[in-house]
Amino acid sequence: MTWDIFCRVVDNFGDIGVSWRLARSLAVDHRQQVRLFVDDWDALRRLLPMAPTAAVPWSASGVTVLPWSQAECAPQVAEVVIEAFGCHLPPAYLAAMRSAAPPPRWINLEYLSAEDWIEDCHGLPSPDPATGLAKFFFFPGFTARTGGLIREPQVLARRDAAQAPHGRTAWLADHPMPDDVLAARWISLFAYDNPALPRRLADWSEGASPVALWVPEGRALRSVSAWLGGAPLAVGQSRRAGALTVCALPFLSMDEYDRLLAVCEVNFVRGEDSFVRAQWAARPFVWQAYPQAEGAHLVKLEAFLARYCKGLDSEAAGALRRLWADWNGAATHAVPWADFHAALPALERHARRWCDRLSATDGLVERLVKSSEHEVK
Ligand code: TRH
Repeated sequence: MTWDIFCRVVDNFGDIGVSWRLARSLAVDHRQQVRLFVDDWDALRRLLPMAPTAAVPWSASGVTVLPWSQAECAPQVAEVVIEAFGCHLPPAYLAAMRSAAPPPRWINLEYLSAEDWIEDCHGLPSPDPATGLAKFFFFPGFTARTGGLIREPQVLARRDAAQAPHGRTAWLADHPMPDDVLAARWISLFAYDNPALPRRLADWSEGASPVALWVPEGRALRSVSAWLGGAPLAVGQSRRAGALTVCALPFLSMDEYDRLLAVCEVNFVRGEDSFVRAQWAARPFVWQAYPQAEGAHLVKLEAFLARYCKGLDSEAAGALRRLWADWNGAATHAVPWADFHAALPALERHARRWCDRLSATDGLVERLVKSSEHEVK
């Protein structure tokens, strides 16, 4: 089938990250013909630095990436059209969809949520008032009655390879840091600005056991660097504060970021895509939900925790819930690292079980292809 995916970048990397991951998997893993229209070429280049500097049609991994303007005059319409996150298709493209026979299958890819109501809305059509065409809602989620999660066929094997005994030595060969970090507890950090960060850094630096904190370039690295004091920490450098060694990484390629999540013992992730990737890494993680007005993100946080904590012993679940509340600005009092630290063995076993359970069903791309094949043919 032919697919057109439309992505407008609101902010950060999640919109383009999810859209690219979907496009790539459709093309590489399912041999579909895919075009990805993007409105923000700079954001695309941040994630895919090999893209040309000028916004011109470009192909990678079997996907044709096009600037948004290419869909604004006399566009050819694909058999399946994906509007990522309700981004509003260009009027000329909508007009072409209306006159296409048969009309394309039009799918609105929604944001991920663990809330129950998405099961009732996933897959439902809604008539578009302007064109009269049906637009289908596709909700990523954690259960069989949702759209699932993007999981490329090779992701778990690549994780296992990264977690093999030589995995960390191999990582250090590619990202050189002082040798003694090998013996530390490895933690990765990707976060929005977070008032709880100084508390965590103080815990690790004052702790009894060494911690290596791996931080890709961006907001979190700037915050950690400010906390350390002195000259800003540059990519490739490390700096020590008590038991804590901060290791500054470049902004990694998506596959290398997956590898970082796999080699660390705890991952701090955020938003949507890194949150899912941490679950494939099958290691304990701490999620910072994308902050939304009126605490809407806390509802999403609780919905996920309610699912995730099932089957976890009450002590470990309590430690996880307290730390996540603190990390998301919802704790009533300061939360020490020690409880979470003590729960790590139980959390590690649980993370593996959770990953195994999620990966026993079709991923999002498989569900999307199967449902679209059924409708288009
Ligand atoms: O960047 P984000 O905060 O994106 C957010 C969310 O998607 C949110 O739901 C949405 O509303 C908002 O954007 C507009 O976090 P997220 O979703 O984890 O996306 C980050 C992407 O960046 C993800 O694909 C992983 C990738 N990444 C790398 O490729 N290399 C890196 O070094 C790092 C740290 C991330």
